[in-house]
Amino acid sequence: MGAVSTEVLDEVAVIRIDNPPVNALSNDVIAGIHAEVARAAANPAARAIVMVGAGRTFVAGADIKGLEGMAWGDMSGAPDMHDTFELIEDCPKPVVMAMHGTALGGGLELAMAGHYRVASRDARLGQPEVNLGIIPGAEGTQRLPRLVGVEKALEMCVSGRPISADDALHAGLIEWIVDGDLVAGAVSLAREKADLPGPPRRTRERTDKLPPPSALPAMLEVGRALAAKTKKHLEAPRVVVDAIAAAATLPFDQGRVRERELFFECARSEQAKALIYAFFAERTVAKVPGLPAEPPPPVTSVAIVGAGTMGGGIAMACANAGITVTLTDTEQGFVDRGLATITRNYEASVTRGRLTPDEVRTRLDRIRTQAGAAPFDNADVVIEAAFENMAVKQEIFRRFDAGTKPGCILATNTSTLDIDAIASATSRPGAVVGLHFFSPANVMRLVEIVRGRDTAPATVAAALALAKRLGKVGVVVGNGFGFVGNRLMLPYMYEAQFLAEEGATPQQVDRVLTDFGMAMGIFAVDDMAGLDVAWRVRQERPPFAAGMRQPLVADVLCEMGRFGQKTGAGWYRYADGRKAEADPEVENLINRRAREGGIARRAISDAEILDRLMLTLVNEGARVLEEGIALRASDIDVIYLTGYGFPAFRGGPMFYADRRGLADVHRRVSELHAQHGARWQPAPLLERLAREGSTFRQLDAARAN
Ligand code: 3H9
Repeated sequence: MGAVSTEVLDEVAVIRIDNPPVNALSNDVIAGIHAEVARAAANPAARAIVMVGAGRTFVAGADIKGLEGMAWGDMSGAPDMHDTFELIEDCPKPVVMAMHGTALGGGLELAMAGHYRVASRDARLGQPEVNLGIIPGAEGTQRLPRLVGVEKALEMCVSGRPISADDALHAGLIEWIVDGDLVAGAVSLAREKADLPGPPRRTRERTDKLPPPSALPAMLEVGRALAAKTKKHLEAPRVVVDAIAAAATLPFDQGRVRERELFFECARSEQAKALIYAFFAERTVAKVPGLPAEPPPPVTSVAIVGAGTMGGGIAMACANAGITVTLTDTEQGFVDRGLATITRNYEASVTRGRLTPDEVRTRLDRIRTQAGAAPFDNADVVIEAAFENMAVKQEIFRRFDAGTKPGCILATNTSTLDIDAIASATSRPGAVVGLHFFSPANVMRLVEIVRGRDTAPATVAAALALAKRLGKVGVVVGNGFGFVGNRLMLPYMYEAQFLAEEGATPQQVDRVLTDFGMAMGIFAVDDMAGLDVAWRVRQERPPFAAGMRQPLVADVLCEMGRFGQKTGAGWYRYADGRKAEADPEVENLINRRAREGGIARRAISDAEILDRLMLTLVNEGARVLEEGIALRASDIDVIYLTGYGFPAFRGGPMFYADRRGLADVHRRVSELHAQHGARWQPAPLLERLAREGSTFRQLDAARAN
């Protein structure tokens, strides 16, 4: 049996799409749907048709593998659903689409070609194409406004956010929410509709929800403003507004041709290449060679030691995912303060309308607190989130070792310390793993899963499963200083400081970075994280070897007590708490320190700033890859996309380098090496790939095979 099959139930042909894991519409699946609809239309035993998805979902979209091929110029997998959708819509028997799980992209477009739609209560429906740098390309921009109106269609297509079944019912996208058996409900609706006289109504002929010409410009303006505000650097959200405008101004057949033109323009763009790459890169991180095939046991209970910012954030992440948490600290006061912060954060979510008071209560009920030496015997995972000090951590791990049940995962949230040294305090180093959450841990998606020398594959698998359960992206990394994220971030931060010493201002550097698409500039990030964090690291370990250039300003700012936002001043000053303002005092200080250090000041171009910052990341990334601290170049990219505010439409630092061309990157790094000395020594891997005319992407692909 192929991916699409039919069974007749109560005189209704039930067509089932079965293409695990998410029933994506590959060309074979589309051909299968076409054949089954044609058969059902001709089958005298069927008065109506129902279409459903097998397994956990309806159809989650066109096959993104085919779209990836298109983005890179291979049109062999380019989906074309027009003939099939026309066949469905022209079918004289009513076609009811029955959706559960997700109906996304091409999946929702397929559903809209049917005459009626029903959904289970937990279904999510949407056109998320803009998140892949494209627009709906199977008539979604033409049918959606005809079903829900231009304003709602704009909101859905520009934001890319799926809507709930309730919302879909309210908007007119579905006829009915089925609370019981979805197929039975859809079959009974289909039989009812088959009794109606005349052919079923075709959505493409509807105009009742389309606005009068005079109202359209204002609606489109709102759509464009939403695109500019929420997806500032992205092209597809702007383009999708034009496609929806075509729905409201042209007959369906001309509108769909316009949509197709715009779809192809987007599908071949740099942004689509990067965003589709990022989609698959994020899903590749979990594919770690050598892990056991069987899924790890589920986690129901977590104990966290350390009720500070990190411990509290991790506790919230666990509680949000339905896991029971015991949050402990040495003193009652610390525990109380931690819980108060958690409660305040949840209350803020209620104020913002993200959670209901009931939801907050349920989550808070999952968090228990305890001061002193709490028992860990119930915990499936224990997480140490204490002060960044080896002796403190080893002491906690000794308690973990003595007090946890066999099979418990012993995790540390260290961001700088050696996992092997921590593991050496236990009798079971195979169970020890780093879970490096990023602050705020209840919000940030990245978790670096740090594998020590003895960490068992089953422990890594359990950590990956836990990250997924928490809704996070777990990336397995090696046990080296700064792991991957901070290892790249520190030289990037110091390069920014060197640029400031040579004549750029912190504002100029940060503007270049945010214009490039970074969520924040690096000076603003440093101020937010606290300048004392890197200061402490510097005291343990100078950023560059003796004899190399050292940053001249950051230590002085710390000595002045300028730790960033929390002290109202750092690289910037913060007159009203959070808004960064340029500070002449800092500029004078930078000037003075540069003069004393014999650094010639000059005007620095934006292009030089961008080159030096991005290529620092790339060169260090190549080293990390070569040392095996990162498994793949795409893992480094995912770390930067999910933990460091790197713009997804550029794919990540390594993908950025690939697109620029590694020969050019290597040439420029060599130039900077000649100008600035040892810290710019080209990484051997970069040198080799440039020489071979290869890319990081090709290297990843070769290693995967
Ligand atoms: C589109 O439809 C364009 C149209 O307008 C037509 C134009 C002509 N294709 O995320 P998960 C794989 S654009 C191929 O871990 P979850 C995924 O790679 C598309 N593969 O699961 C992974 O594979 P693996 C519009 C897909 O439960 C596996 O499924 N649709 C696709 O956390 C599980 O994925 C979207 O943008 C696909 N469409 O989340 C939806 N989708 O196991 C994209 C998933 O080998 N998908 N895979 O690593 C999603 O948002 C999530 O996957 C979903 C499930 C919410 C569905």
